[in-house]
Amino acid sequence: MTSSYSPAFSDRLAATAAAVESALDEALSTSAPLLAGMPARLADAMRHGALGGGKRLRPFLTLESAALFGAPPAGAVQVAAALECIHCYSLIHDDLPAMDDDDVRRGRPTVHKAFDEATAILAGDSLLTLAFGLVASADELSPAARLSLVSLLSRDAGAAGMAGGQMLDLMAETDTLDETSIARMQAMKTGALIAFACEAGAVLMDASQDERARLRRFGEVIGLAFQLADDLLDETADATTLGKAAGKDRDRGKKTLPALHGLQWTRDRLSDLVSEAEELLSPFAERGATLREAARFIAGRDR
Ligand code: GRG
Repeated sequence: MTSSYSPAFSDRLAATAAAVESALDEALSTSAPLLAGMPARLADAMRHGALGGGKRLRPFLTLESAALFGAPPAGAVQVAAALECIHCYSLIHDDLPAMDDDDVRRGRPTVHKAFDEATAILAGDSLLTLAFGLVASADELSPAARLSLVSLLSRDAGAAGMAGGQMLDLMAETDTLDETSIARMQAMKTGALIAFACEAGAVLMDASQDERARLRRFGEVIGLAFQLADDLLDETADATTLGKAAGKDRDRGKKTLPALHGLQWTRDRLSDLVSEAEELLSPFAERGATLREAARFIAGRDR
């Protein structure tokens, strides 16, 4: 498995990050229609949690999945920004003392450190709710697509998806999970939002049910790879590279697949997942090249 990427891929990733940053900056401004009149302190905390950092991988997956079906309309960036709002909310809440208790995120103080705990909770809540408003008001998309996206996002971010996975993760601190339970927890905690990212690209382009299902499966496979790579980095990388604490899972004796099976097993499994993801894109031929590279990027990432 290679971990070097074409200049075209790096350029596209950087261009998406810039487009999403700008959409978020606009969506989180005090004059944004959905936020008019919000308290300045809450606006500052939301901006601290959402702007100026992050790989913006989930938005990238949405926009590149959409691009398989033609040129994405302007509303696609709004959906991608909405998804990033949910991701940022999850990081803000995950960093709280009641959850993972982290002081540093994306190389900067976490929101509860820069502000306070109550403000961080409200900033997370506000990013989560804003996301649904952004999807609903993405005017360039068909009403049917917007409705499907709201419903899918509700499921994938909520108790049957990311939040439910986080619950299972918290319970794992006292219950010992077997391999199947670890896989289920991870598929929900990190996998659901990544699967949404990919399926959303097909939905917003009004693609067929078959195409939606294929993109969903692709997202599930790279979601698994994302989590395995994250667990591997927790074991092997340092905090400066990661921009957050490293080695936390190991220190807490938390069961991860690398902890159960070792580093070589993890690297082999990552390689198999990349092959499976690439295979799922075969009907798209050359149009799938960027997403194939994204799968390799996710499995081989170093931060
Ligand atoms: C609090 C409801 C709730 C859910 C939290 C996603 C999550 C669930 C917690 C994050 C904990 C964590 C570090 C999980 C590992 C995978 C992950 C989401 C890493 C961070 O995502 P990246 O690498 O981060 O895409 P950037 O900063 O690039 O956006």
